[in-house]
Amino acid sequence: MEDCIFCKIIKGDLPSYKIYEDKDTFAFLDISNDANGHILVIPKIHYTNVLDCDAEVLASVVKTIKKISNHLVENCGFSGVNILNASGKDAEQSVFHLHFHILPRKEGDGMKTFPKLKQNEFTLDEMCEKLRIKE
Ligand code: DGP
Repeated sequence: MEDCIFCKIIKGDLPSYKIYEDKDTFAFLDISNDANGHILVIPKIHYTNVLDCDAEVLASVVKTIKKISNHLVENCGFSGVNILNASGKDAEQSVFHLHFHILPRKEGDGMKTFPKLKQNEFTLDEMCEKLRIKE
């Protein structure tokens, strides 16, 4: 897609710190240079987010996430990862090419990646009735 920063990175029209690449996916350091190695994993085909992404392409992205996550833990001194995705403006997505964030973690790193959210006004029974996929 012409105006997309991440498509430009894949094409090599913009520089990036590449961590991994295969036929379908590309992974590179997030420009924020935070979290002691914040990595973004993207599909080479442009999709906006999880909502419009082809399921097989999404599966290839997940495969790359797993490969990198295992590498971080087995070879780079980390003991866990957080994997984050924003799909949609109201979900705080800011770049509209599907991407997953990998945040490498280790004991005592002091990072808090799960915010404390306000209590839901509905009970679990009510929420389940609202959200369950009915066959
Ligand atoms: P999100 O808010 O989930 O859409 O995350 C977008 C991320 O993309 C954000 O953490 C910063 C990163 N980012 C934005 N522009 C660039 C860029 O030009 N290069 C790289 N490497 N990362 C970028």
